[in-house]
Amino acid sequence: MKDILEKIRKEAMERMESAENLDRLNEIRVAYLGKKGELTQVLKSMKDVAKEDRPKVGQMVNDTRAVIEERLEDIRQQIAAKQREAQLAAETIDVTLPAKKMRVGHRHPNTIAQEEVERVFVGMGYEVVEGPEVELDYYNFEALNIPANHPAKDEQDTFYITKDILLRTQTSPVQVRVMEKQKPPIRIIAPGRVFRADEVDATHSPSFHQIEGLVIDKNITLADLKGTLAEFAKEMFGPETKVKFRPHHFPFTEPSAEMDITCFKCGGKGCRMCKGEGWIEILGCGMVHPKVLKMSGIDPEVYSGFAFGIGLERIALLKYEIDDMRLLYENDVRFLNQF
Ligand code: 2NM
Repeated sequence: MKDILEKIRKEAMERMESAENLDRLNEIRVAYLGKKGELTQVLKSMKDVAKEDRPKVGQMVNDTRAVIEERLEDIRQQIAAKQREAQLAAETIDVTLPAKKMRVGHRHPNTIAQEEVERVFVGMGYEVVEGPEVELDYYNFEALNIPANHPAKDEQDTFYITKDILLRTQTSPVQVRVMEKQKPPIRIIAPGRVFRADEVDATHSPSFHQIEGLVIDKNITLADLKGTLAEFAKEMFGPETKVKFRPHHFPFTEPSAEMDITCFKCGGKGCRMCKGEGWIEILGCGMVHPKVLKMSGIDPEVYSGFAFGIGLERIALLKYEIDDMRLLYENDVRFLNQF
């Protein structure tokens, strides 16, 4: 019996020493100490042992069990410690690594220009209104005194969806919609995307952005137009900025003009920015045509008004000295990060 126990002890010890993880170790514990384990089997065979030898043999079995249990606990702790170490090593965080830089985006130059124009006019009491990019021919052309045979309506200039529905070529239709609904006084600006069937080049795109303004009230004159736009130019391009109006033609205004500002780079002396002119064209404007007022239900005998249109891309290109409009649409972050 002594030899059997010694053999069990030795074997158990050897197997425990070579156990590579806690699961294996537990299997070994079950194999020796479990209900059907080898030591338990020995205890069950006590009935074959002589009665007087039983206490002694029992003691030997218990001793063997105790030795195995003790060693088992030692090895369990060793393996657990090793596993914890491996886990800690795997989860090491290098606190000296430089932190990841927070990359915050920012506004597109077009958006900056738009919000700047909005800021100036909202400061003068204007309301910002928006409208649909897909418009009725009526609002885009007819109501703006652009008749059916007008060259601006050419298929080469405009994207038609049907005969009567098109992509708006300006944001003026938004203003017509306001004139139809709202009794004067009206003081609004309409920013938004517009479309023309243009080839892409450094100064043209089939889709660009505009901001148009409209004021209608009693006794609005050309002096109001000039004063307002001169003030806008100062706010937008600096307090020294002067303006000049050149006669022009738009079907929806009479009289009409284009407004130039003194070059904000050279102050009017002439430089590369203004191509030696000293002046830079900035917007179109005019007194709203009586026919336009009448078509929208406003009595031109009682009310008058002025309107203007600014190309946002043009402002962004000038302000940031960008020489190619296409750069505004490529969304290359190396370009955008500069503004
Ligand atoms: C421009 C130039 C001149 C304009 C006219 C109107 C409306 F709706 F009152 F008829 N809105 N915007 C206008 C006038 C637009 O863009 C260069």
